[in-house]
Amino acid sequence: MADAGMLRFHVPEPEVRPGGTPDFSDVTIPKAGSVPRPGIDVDPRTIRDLAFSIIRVLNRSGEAVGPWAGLLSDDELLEGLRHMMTLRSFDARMQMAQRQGKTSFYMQHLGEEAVSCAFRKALAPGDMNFPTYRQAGLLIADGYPMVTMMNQIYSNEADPLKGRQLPIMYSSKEHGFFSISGNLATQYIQAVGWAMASAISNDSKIAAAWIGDGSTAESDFHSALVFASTYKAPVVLNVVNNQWAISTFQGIARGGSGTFAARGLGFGIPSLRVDGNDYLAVHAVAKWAAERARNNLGPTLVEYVTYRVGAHSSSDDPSAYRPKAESDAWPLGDPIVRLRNHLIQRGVWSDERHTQAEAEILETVIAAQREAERHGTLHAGGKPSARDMFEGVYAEMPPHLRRQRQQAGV
Ligand SMILES: Cc1ncc(C[n+]2csc(CCOP(=O)(O)OP(=O)(O)O)c2C)c(N)n1
Ligand SMILES: [Mg+2]
Repeated sequence: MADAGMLRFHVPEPEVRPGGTPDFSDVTIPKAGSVPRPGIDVDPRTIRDLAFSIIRVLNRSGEAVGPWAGLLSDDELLEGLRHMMTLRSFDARMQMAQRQGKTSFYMQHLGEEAVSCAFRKALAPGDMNFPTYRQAGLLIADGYPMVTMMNQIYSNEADPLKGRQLPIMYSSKEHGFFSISGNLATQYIQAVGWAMASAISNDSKIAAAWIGDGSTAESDFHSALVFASTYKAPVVLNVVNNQWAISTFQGIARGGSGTFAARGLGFGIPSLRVDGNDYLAVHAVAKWAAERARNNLGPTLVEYVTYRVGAHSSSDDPSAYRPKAESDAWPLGDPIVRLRNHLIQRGVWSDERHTQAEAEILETVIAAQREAERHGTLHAGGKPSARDMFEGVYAEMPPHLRRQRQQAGV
């Protein structure tokens, strides 16, 4: 029907607001094992429907099924479970430390642990992530010391970044974790540029770009896709769709494209959606994308469908913009519970061992916290020197900074 006349401005609205009943009936969940696994050299035009489906391995009974299953051994899966449990425990302690005034700020990963923990295991040494603040699992799963992370969070005398970065904005070249930029979506252009440089210099290392659903609305996301597709940059383009960008629901940044993965199709980039709460599926898809990059087949865009169970940050209160029980209604479940059930089903884990592991992990996290607190917290103990402000930027300090440092007497 024609509807000419007075124009109406369209603003997408979430289905439910606080006080309403959570409703995810519009999220279509394909059966585990039902999405095919193409060869890595597939013609992108033939797999466009993968941008509208969800690759899943773990079914409702905890079995691993279908063509994306079978890549990980029992030991690797047990290790993955431990990484996710460690990240969850670390988050809980640091969130509490923020409430106790030991740090000014914290951001949790609750519900999204599988994404960064499983992805890390698909990379090789030397590969480089350009992460946002919600991928600390990349460090945990690569064995980066928790105490060093805590020193950074506390901005204490042992903080490797010397108090210059917001808490949780880690950096470790050795662990393939590029310094986090608070300016979201910059990760995309930087990762694509780094990947192009790796190809130009005939190196073998690949890059991984990270972005949240909301931040895909930034122009950096789109310009990075142009460069990645034109130059077939060896990069994995990760979009973590956790349904929310602080108080803005994902429908705003997604607009009319149907899914975030579909954004890649206009660039001719193979684009897949994966169950972000399924450790096995995340790992299998990440591995597929990394192999494409490593074999000069170019970029892959991966949308992880997940849910941010916790608040956006320690400064946020989600009850102001979404129903309280919305996370319970999320149809893809909890990543730790799902991997635990799978391992029990495989006969290599049990509820008792799980409870015991939880206690052991908590003890390890508390021990790391004690050690970090010996070096100081936000308002107590050792701090980086004011002199550090002047170091590490210029190879040769310009005269005006030298003067300022003298004036400050440091
Ligand atoms: C360029 C830019 N714009 C705005 C902000 C403020 N900001 C910080 S987090 C955030 C929400 C991001 O949401 P999303 O991309 O979905 O990531 P999530 O927090 O859900 O992981 C915003 C708007 C920012 N850091 N950078
Ligand atoms: Mg988000």
